Amino acid sequence: MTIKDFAYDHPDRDVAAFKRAVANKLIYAVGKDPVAASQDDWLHATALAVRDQLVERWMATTRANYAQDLKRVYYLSMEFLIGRTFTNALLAVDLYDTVREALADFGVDMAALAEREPDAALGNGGLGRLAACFLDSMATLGVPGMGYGIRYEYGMFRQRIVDGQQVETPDYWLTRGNPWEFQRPEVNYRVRFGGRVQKREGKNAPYGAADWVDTHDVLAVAYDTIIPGYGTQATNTLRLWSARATEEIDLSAFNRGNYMAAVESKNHSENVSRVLYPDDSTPSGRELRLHQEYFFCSASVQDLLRRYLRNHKSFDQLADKVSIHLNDTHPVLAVPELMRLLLDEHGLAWDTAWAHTQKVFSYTNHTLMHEALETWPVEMLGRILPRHLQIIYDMNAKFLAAVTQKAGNDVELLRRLSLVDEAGERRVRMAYVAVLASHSINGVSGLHSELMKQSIFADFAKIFPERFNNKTNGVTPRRWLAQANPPLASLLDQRLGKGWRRDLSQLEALRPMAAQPPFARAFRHAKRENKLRLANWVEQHMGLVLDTDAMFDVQIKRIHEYKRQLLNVLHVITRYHRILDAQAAGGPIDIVPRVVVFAGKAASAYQMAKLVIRLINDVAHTINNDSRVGKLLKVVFLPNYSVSLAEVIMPAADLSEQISTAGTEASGTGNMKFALNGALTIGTLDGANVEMRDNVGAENIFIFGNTTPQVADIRAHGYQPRDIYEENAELKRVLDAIRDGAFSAGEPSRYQGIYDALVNWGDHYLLLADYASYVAKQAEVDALYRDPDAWTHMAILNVAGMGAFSSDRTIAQYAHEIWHTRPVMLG
Ligand code: B1N
Repeated sequence: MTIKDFAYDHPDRDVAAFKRAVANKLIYAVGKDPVAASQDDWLHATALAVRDQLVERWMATTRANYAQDLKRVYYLSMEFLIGRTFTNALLAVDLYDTVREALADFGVDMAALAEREPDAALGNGGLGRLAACFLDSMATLGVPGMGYGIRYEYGMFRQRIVDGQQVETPDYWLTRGNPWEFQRPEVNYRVRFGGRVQKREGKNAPYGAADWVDTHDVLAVAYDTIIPGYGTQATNTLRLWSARATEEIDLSAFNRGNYMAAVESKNHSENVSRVLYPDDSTPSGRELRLHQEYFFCSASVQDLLRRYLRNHKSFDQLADKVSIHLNDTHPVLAVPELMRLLLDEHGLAWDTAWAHTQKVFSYTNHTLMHEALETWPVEMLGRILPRHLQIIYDMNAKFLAAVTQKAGNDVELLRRLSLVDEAGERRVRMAYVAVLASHSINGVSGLHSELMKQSIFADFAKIFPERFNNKTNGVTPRRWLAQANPPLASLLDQRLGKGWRRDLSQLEALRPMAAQPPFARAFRHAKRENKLRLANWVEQHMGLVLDTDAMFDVQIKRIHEYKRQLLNVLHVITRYHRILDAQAAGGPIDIVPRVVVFAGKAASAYQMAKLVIRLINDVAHTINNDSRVGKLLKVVFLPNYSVSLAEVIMPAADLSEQISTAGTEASGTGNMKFALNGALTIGTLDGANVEMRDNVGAENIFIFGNTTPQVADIRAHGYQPRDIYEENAELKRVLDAIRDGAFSAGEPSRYQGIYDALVNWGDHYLLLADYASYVAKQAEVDALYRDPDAWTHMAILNVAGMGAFSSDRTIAQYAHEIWHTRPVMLG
């Protein structure tokens, strides 16, 4: 039987049929009379009706995957920053206009509904959003795969700005239910913690196997979300795990006397999937985090092994049918977990199990920053996962023995290569576990992948050079152009046809159009519409009126010292001073008006990042209220940066700020989204900026600052930021103003710490070293903005050069070069 035999009437592109479908959902699934239905009820009903359209494709894809016995990719990630699903799903199945008309017939405004959907913010920033773009591309390319992660009840915290400061509030995104997910109570696995390990005795016990006993257990329950491919029948699944207390815990402990205790222990177990850690590019190192990591790794590996064993009798073909990808080190416990299951549950010998493991795993590194590398204290691992610690020790012993055999007893080398850092409190280096267990280790931009081999993995790159490779990041053109930027998308459709959505290299065809005045006019018109949309948002939400003729100069991303929002602030204050000077001199003020936009969250414990947010808001307050400045300069900090807010801001930007210290930003993906939407980039030669320059041409991007080798050189020769401060009068004036309370009159010493960090405490990210070059480059940006035709010409060439930065290209490379998968064939 086929699925179509059972499928009900296809509303397909039929407005009347879709109206019936929505009304049915509203009445029978949501249980609301249409006359009493709220906006949220309509949204829920419509989402359910749209989801029905995905389900048939989903089942057909799943059947085809089984029938073709295709190799599957399991993408393990602690974070999936999905954002909203509604519009994305409508565009994927080409129902956007049908649904809009159907709802309009009910007097319901679809755009208003879409705005009510909460973001699924199950991630922090670039790493989590990359995982979401990858799911979209895997489905679109028909790569048989599945995302595995955690169904956090509380996603990324909501950020409010109170008196200029960040205040975090919980993001309970599931309040109104989630129409996109299917709960699978029958798909559940026991995940064990604690206890102790017993050596398995008896003559039938395989060598090395052990029993893990006296554990306290948590159940992982599956929730599935359909990931539709664009313009294809193919779909994939995102399977997220939610923690439930095991029955034993609540029921056996349950009696009149300890009812409260039983409930508390239930709560305790279920805390595992309660909340996302809000740390970006830094590990939290907390015990609950370790529980989370193991929780989802164990459930995922158990699940994928069960799926494999459904149509395979032995593990011989495991590596031909299964690929497990580690999104950074957060899921590395999947390695000892697979080993444990193969050894202890399925009785494989160590060497066989290890051979399978090494063929199955691949790993992506996303950061080189020393403090960002995950390590777990041996004491903690041994207490929470004693069997896994043993397995890691065994891996280490065998590896170091093999090294010794080849290279002799080089104690220094062995110390550096060991999976266990023995200096101080003994800790397991999770990145080393990933490298040892994976057949492929990749970085996320050309520069980052090179630096990775020279720095954190230098010793491993000498031993396993064939494992190391690069896969430059990308972004999905469906969400980041088609969905986020309707004015530009429809212009591209008119001139290029619709094919760019699935083949972004078609943007190349814009090159000859860059010089055609009618096209340039239309392009500029689209940008203008997007700027108006953002200006409306700002006026509605913040009561601030923006001049849409001014250059929209935008830096939106996590707040982090290495990303150097503070350097941007130094430039803003420089402009402010120049305006005041010109004003005082009485002459005409010849300055390009700018609106400088910031948005981004700071990790809740990251004090310096929070102070930077406060400074931005204080500077904004001072400048925006200074009547001498008027329209020449406005500064805005948009609260609660999120995927859906990014969809409004990116298309409206004229200038994209990508100004991290060279060598620190592994790739960046916001940089790509901006350029794809027709912004010009001012940036350092860091991360993927380097490849963007190569693709758009050095003459079409504003590159400034010290390069990675120069940064190393400056540091090696004893960097003296104070000398730069003393020598550059304009810079000194800016820093003195910050220090002396020019932006914090009520508390003049508020920013002493920022001043000290830059001038007295070593300026670790070299802001002062790059200041002059940055400010000079900004003058070039101004000069170009004065010539709208030249600006537009360059912006069009940037869009034309973005073909390579589709996540479809990235995923095709992962599929061919790492996973070795073939796409599913659908009838
Ligand atoms: O991953 C992105 C890159 O484009 C960015 O350059 C990079 O900074 C980002 C621990 C991280 N690296 N490391 C993290 C996130 C959460 C966490 O708990 C580390 N995020 C990145 C995609 O490749």
